[in-house]
Amino acid sequence: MFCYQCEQTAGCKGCTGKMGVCGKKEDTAALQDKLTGALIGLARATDGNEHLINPSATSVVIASLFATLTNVNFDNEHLHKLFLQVELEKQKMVPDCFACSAPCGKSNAYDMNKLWNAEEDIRSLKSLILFGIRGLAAYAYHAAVLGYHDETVDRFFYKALIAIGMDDFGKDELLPIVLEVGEVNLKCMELLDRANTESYGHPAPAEVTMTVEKGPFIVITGHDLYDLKCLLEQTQGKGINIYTHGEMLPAHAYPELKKFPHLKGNFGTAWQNQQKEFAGLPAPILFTTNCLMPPKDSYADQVFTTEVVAYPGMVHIGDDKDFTPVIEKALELGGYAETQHFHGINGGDKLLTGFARNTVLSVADQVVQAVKSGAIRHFFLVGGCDGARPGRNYFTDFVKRTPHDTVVLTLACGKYRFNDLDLGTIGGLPRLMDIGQCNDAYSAIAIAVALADAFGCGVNELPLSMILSWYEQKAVCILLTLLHLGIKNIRLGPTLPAFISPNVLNLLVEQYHIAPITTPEEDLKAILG
Ligand code: SF4
Ligand code: SF3
Repeated sequence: MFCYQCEQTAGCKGCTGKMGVCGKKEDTAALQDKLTGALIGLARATDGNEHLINPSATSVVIASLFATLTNVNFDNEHLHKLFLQVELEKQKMVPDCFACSAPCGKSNAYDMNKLWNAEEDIRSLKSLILFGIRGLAAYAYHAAVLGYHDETVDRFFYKALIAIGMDDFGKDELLPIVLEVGEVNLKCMELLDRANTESYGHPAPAEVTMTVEKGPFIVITGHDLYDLKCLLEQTQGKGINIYTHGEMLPAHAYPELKKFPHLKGNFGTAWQNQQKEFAGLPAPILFTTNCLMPPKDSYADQVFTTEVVAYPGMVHIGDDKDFTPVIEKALELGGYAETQHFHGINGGDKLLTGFARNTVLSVADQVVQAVKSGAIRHFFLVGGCDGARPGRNYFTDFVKRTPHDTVVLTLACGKYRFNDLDLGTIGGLPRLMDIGQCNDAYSAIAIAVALADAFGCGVNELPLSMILSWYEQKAVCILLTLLHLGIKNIRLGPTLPAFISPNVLNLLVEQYHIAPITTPEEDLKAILG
């Protein structure tokens, strides 16, 4: 196998051999490559015939790309079914090709080994496109679940897939498409923001407890708010409490979800601690998206998956969203006999969330005044994914060291490194504000753009620094969106992606001044002077 799409890739170079660091097996990696190659074939069938693009094919494209994202789908059967669906869509799209006695091969599947063995810069640019659209697919998928679609976004998947399969594309052809991933992702994230806020209301600040009450409960993790809503409805009045985990935490801020009194609090910390935290849990866990780690035997029969998440042997909840097996498991396990008080990794016992664009911009005048008066010296956006690498302590240390006259905005699951810290307040506002999931990156961008407008400057001129942590492919498309917006001086960690070749890195450094993180002391000194 060869896979180097995520931050924890072996030796910071690539996973090879029988199994990846994430637990993805060789045959699963091969199937994911086969699925991706088939998607390229499907996309090629539409090349020059864009009218062939249709909603049914697009939804298969989006689900298939999402299924190849890190820590989403480990189930060969599920992946093979997606492959068959892709082939079926192609057959429906170009039936004549299948009946042709002398096929021209235009819509043939692509051999992904050609990509993995391509010249290093071409491989790097095509990888940025592929991993970027895998992230984009996750966001498009969530929006589509709520009935929101965008034709530009949908069509772009085909364009990007065709580009990956073009053997004669060089840097000049590929680089603009890399940046286009960022542009289209911005559109998609705006769509998802609209889908979420129109469906569940605008997030409002919420204090979330880490205490788990006695009695049966269900832990729900991942990013899909619709699954949570269905689960809340189906557990209503059944004496079962619901606790969020990981990226589901910001759900507590949405009025339409918060209104359910049995949505009680948050269990556990970031995804990479799940094997430890789920062992001995007297409750089932429902995975709606990444990040799923191979379940330990001790709790494997308590893991349920839905949507594109799957793991061999785990019960999968289908499109009918009938959560009965999860509910029955919760009643069977019964929960804790006594209320349990849990803590975050720094010892805190509550978490604040819900500082999305509507909330922050409602106090924009107050914020602008505080900056003008010198009460707020600087903003830091410390956001992105968490992961297991020890160097990620940087993000905890960085936040702990930020001076009292600075504000820390955060989003995505990397915040579990510091979201239980009490950093105090500035002018009535908390110094640490959680914007939401990685899916809410649009909110962070909207806040930055609105502040720049208020100050009459560009985002790069704001007293704002971005310290980003990456792990999987959604972080790739968000990073490309920030580059598309012309945002400079991003600090990225804990390591740089293995798929960025030295030449591509030089380009990013020259044009965007991207820098790897160093130490919290040095980076703070460089930023604040
Ligand atoms: Fe390795 Fe990451 Fe690929 Fe898993 S997703 S096989 S850890 S590079
Ligand atoms: Fe996290 Fe997996 Fe990326 Fe949504 S849940 S940010 S890593």
